[in-house]
Amino acid sequence: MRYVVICIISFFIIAQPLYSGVIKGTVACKGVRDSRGVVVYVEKVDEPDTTTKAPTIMDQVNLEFLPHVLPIVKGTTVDFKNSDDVLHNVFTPDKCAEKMNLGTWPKGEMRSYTFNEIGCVSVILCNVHPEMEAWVLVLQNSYFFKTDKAGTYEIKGIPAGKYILKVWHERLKNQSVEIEVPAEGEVEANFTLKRR
Ligand SMILES: [Cu+2]
Repeated sequence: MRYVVICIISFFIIAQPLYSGVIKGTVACKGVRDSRGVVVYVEKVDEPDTTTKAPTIMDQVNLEFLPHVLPIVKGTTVDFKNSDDVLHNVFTPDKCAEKMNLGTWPKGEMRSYTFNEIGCVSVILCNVHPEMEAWVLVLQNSYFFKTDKAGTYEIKGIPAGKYILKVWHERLKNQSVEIEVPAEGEVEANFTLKRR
């Protein structure tokens, strides 16, 4: 009994990073309607979470991909669902996603693809509807945040240390900055993104 208790206590001590901090701030987007759809992420952490990632859905509704921007951790399977009466044909021209082409399938069904290349930014298109477009970003770790129209972000629980923080937008010039996460508390980083 005592052994079990010690094991459980040890597990919690080991599982929790000793120190962790927060990166937060605001991204202002110039030349687009608002600041939604920006992905702010820590490029690399030494010990990324290797647990199996739950599949996530990219739906097709009223001839749009939902969500329009989907950041995921490497190894995540994306289930491409069709909620429309019409047929779509989902594909990407990007090599880092093996130029996957899922073909067409009826309403209510899904076809899946697992993204395995870190750093891959894959544009998702439809062969039938040229206006349809979405983005999948394949990241090394789960320390990322996707903004809504206000452009504020907050990434919590990052182990203390120095990192490269990256900021991505589909149409604007991306940025990166070196950042030091303190052992306690938070660090602020604000960005203004402009057209390429
Ligand atoms: Cu389509």
